[in-house]
Amino acid sequence: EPTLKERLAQIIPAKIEEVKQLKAEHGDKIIGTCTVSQAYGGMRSVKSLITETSLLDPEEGIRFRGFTIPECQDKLPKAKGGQEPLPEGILWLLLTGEIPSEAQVQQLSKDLVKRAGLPDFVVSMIKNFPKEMHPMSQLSAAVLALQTNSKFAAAYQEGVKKTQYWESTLEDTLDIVAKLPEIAALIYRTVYKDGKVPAVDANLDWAANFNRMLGFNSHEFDELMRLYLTIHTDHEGGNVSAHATHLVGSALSDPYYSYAAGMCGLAGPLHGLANQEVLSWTLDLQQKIGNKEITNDQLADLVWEGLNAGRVVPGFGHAVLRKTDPRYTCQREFALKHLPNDPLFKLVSQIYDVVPPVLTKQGKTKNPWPNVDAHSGVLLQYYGLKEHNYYTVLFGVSRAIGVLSSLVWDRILTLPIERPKSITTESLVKEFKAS
Ligand code: FAM
Repeated sequence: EPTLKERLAQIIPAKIEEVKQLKAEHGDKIIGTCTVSQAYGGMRSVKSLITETSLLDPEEGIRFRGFTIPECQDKLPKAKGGQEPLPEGILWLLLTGEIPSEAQVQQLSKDLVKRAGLPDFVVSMIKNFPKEMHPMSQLSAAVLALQTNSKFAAAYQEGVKKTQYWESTLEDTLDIVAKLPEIAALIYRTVYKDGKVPAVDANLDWAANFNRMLGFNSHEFDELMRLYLTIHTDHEGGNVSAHATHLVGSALSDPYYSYAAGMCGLAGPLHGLANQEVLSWTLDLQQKIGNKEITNDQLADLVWEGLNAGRVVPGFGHAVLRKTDPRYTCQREFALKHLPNDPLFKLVSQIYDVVPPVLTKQGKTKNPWPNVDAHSGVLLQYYGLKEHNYYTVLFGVSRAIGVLSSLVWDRILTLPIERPKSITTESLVKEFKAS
């Protein structure tokens, strides 16, 4: 069985040829336009970005290299005795476009174990962060400190050929993915527990190792963590964390700089931070309700209170999706299977009944349905990971798999520095006055 790097090397020539052909035959074809409103409106649905790893359909949701979440759950290799996909499998899929064999996933798990481990100065740096420093700031800072390890940066200094950029980018990608569980666990254990993190276990898969390092040792939580870390990997290229990673990497900043930039974007409340906002919002609701049954109308009144105070309902809406996020649905199915009677899950289900009609009535959002963040926290709470100020770090550990796989493909296709043309309001006013 070829290793991941060997398989990629076999796939690359045909892919490069396909892009060459496409540009030769259709290079001058228009694929999208941009209106004044779109320029001021965050470039919604402006097609101008190439991202090979996944594609998001507004109605159907995400396809990872063409596969839906249920298809990934069905086809990707699982842990012994497990039902959920191993994140190592989606790393292989996003990089190669192929579903890996059990043996290939096991080999990748072993390779990640070999690449684990942190320099002492990074460990002591994390241990010295103030406890009130946000876990996402700690994550980005730790990754930037690790940049001293970058094999791409070293290769570039030595004058590596452009056609080989992808190799050291892949090395850095695998190193970062391998080291993130320990970085993330060290942040968690230092801020919330005793600061101790067990060494990586060569007999465990990536997600189970991450759970042991966090201090959790439950087969069911391992299964949730495998699902969680699989579904949060990628969501095509235009979301803030994917786009920021791609943009910074286009200047040939190495994967450490690029991923750290992406994580600074993920820390935004309208993006990844929403997953912790949802939990504090839901727990507030539970507080207000006084942990007893509440009618849908009473719940709707509480939702209106937030909206009328000018706050968004976290976990609902999406810039592209126009239906319930399939990443919500698969988490809901996991909850129905494993924790159907959990009170917080019941409240989340009731919120799913109540919020979309309220948002529809308010008439502002283009998508009243829940996104991935509306369901992730209730599962983590159930298994004992209750510190919701930490949740976006889990999102970030998973997102590394998607944004760095995509960065490898940016280098494979030798994409140039990304530099769209900006314009001023003054230039627009002048242009339209003249016309
Ligand atoms: N609650 C209240 N208002 C909302 C809303 C929500 N959940 N979602 C959108 N709106 C408002 C939005 O603020 C805007 O109002 P203004 O004109 O006053 O600015 C209006 O509806 C039109 O917005 P849109 O076009 O429907 O959404 P956008 O494409 O501008 O923004 C989101 C998309 C995700 C930023 C937006 O839906 C939102 O703020 N959701 C709540 C935060 C959240 O859950 N983010 C996580 C998204 C998730 F996919 C992720 O990245 N992890």
